[in-house]
Amino acid sequence: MKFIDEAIITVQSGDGGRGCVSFRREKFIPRGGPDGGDGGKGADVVLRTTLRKRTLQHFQFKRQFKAKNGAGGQGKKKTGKTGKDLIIEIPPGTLISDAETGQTLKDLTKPGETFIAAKGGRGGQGNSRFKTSTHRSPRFSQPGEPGETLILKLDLKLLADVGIIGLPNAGKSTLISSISSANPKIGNYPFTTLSPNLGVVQTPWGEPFVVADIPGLIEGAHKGAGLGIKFLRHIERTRILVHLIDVLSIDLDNPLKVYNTINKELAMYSKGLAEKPQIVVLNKLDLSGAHESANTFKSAAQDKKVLLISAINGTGIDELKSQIVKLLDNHSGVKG
Ligand SMILES: Nc1nc2c(ncn2[C@@H]2O[C@H](COP(=O)(O)OP(=O)(O)OP(=O)(O)O)[C@@H](O)[C@H]2O)c(=O)[nH]1
Ligand SMILES: [Mg+2]
Repeated sequence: MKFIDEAIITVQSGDGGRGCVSFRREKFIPRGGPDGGDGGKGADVVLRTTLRKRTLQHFQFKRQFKAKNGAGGQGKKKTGKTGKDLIIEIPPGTLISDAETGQTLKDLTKPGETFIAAKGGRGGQGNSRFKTSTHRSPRFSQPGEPGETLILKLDLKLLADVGIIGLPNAGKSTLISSISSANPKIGNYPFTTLSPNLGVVQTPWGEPFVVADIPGLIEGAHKGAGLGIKFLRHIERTRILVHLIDVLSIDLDNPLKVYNTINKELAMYSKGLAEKPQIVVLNKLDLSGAHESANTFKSAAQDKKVLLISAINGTGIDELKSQIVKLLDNHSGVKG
């Protein structure tokens, strides 16, 4: 279950700086030798993966990238400054290929990996380099090597940041369709969703994030009950979970029962999944009797933070998005 996000960008590395033609000029040394320094190297264009980026959406607004040229050499054999590399941030999971030939250049999967997409041109040599015993005053230097231009195709195999879990009919598909562009089937019967759905969620707080809606879990799912737990593998690599509960499914005599049932199924699947940070969300707040059930659940859950929403009428959805963004930022391993 991969959702492909793609972009085409043009990258151009910097030209090398020109070598300098210069001669020493000092008091009492009327005819000093050549002392022109080399040009600086042009800057590279480097693609770097970071968890700060989750989609390729930022390339919709900027598609051309030009790195700085190296500076020209100077007298006294001073080498020109090297241009500072241009770093382009991309999300982990981005496959980079040459858009013209289709050839794969690099598959960057982990955060913090880099790929030099276009190498800056070498700086030209200054005239001091061309001095020989027979040619003592060269009046020429080399131009810098030009940078290179490439058209790159980026393909992101989108992985969900957030998994939505819960019993059948909790409203998982309704939630994903209300917060993202995903448009899954919704139905007032269990197991409406038969395969996972992915959606990109836009927020006013920066990077969008990706959510996955998976088929409902029931007690005994790890033994194959209902649709089983095989779909949990699709959310194994998410960073956080939204645990969605239909507020009216809460048993007032045993308010944490459904909540514990799902958590037990997660634990049966893997320790990693059971330990993922969860946001507990009670849905269908618009229905009568919802508040009483919600309060009972909250007091039983004590110190756990519980959010109340209605996926249908939008109550609490902004707060949920902002809590998701906060939790993702805490679990991305990056600051800023
Ligand atoms: N009143 C009310 N009904 C809701 C709300 N959210 C979902 N529903 C209804 O609950 C039913 C189940 O919703 P789905 O989104 O299909 O539930 P699901 O969790 O995806 O279910 P499965 O795919 O079967 O696991 C549908 O009839 C929805 O219209 C809500 O906030 N309020
Ligand atoms: Mg569903």
